[in-house]
Amino acid sequence: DRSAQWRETWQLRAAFAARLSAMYGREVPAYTTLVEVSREVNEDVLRERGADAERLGAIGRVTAERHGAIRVGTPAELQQVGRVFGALGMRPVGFYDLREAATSAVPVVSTAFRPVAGDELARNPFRVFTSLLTPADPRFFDEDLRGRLEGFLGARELFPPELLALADRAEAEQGLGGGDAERFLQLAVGVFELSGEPVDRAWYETLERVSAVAADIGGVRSTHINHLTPRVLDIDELYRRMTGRGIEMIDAIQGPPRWDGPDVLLRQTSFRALDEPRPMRQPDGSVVPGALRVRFGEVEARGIALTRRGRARYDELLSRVDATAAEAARAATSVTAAARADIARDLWPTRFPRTEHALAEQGLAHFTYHAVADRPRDGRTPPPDLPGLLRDGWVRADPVVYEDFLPRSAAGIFQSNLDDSGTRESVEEGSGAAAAYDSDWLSGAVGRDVLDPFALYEEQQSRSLADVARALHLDLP
Ligand code: OOG
Ligand code: NI
Repeated sequence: DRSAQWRETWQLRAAFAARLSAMYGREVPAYTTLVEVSREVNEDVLRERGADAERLGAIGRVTAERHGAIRVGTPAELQQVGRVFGALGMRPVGFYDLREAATSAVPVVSTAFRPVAGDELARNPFRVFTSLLTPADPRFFDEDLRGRLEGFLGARELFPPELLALADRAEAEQGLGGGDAERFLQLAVGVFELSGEPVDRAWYETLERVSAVAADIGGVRSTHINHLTPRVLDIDELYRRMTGRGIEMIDAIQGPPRWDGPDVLLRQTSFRALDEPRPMRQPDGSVVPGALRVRFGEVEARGIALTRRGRARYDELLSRVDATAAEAARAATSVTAAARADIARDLWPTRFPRTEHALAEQGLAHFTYHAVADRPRDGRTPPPDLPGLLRDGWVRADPVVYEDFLPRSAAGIFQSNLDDSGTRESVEEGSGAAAAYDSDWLSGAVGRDVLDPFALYEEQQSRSLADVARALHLDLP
């Protein structure tokens, strides 16, 4: 019954994110430090920049904003993940192939579950980067290992049936009553806790020789959240403060450089978690204390969503930074992360304009457009084109925040938190099943359409333009 105890989809999502955060803070104390420092930085930025600090999201949203990451082994498991997140109003968006990264190939393909509608994102934008192991990729697994791995994965149960039944009901009814909501949240958070069950050392190490990520996914009978990422308004300042507290960060901030133009897409950085005690089962059956390093901390700053055109420029800039850094490395012994950041900062203005206005005008980034209600009446009629409407103050453009991930940054985050990169054999292009994992395949695996992020941003922008046209009685192209 829809009594006062009823929890709507977004309330379930917000409660789940908050409980996951509390759980992760208990399990990984450095995460709590990260959240504290992020909050301090956000308060300082808000004080210094005022309303401008909230241009890409109200402070309430930003403070509560998190993304998590999980990894599963089979399409059946992924489909169950889809049901649990479906109950929370989160849909699979984007396809990321982490197997292709030049320096840091990982045997997974990924998507991100997140809310899609603007009002849902504003209420709570919780998202989870979700990776699926690719045992059929012969570059990582031979036939024998693939068979053993699929046998192991097929025999485990990650999601209890009671959880899945509650999830299905929550999705169908768009919420749950008090007692059911409580039970659902408890079970859902429980799935992502680190298990205390002994790890079969020989099996774990067999997979670890291929890839630490393969071992993390397929070496144990459970799953876990492997990081939970707060959002910060000044990631360079956050990086300095964390380093100042003695937490060793990876050597770079991934994504676009800091520069004096608008923040676009996503900038991320991370630190390695410490060893965590895990009981190990030895080949003779005895259980001894052991330790694994599988979880870490990450933080991110979000910028404006780019159009396909803007994104092409971003990808091109990354290649140019690579090429310039490679050239510099030929002259010196190596190129530090700081030198690479300088290269990026110098190159950025060659392809990106320094104002939001120019980003919009050149069709490089997404904005929503709004008729200005209190424009002074000066007897004029609105001009029939968007640039004119913006220039004369009839219409305001608000940047659309980037809600997704970046494959190259993700590969960097995976890699920087692995002990070693394992063995990946190079096989000739076009051979084997490697090519079969694509976005359509993933939609089939999850049993839900994997949505195209660009299409979502475009829709949001066009809807806002249609509203403007209606409000001003115009026929906008
Ligand atoms: C996911 C790594 C990717 C991000 O923020 O790009 C990611 C993982 O380690 O499972 O979370
Ligand atoms: Ni992440």
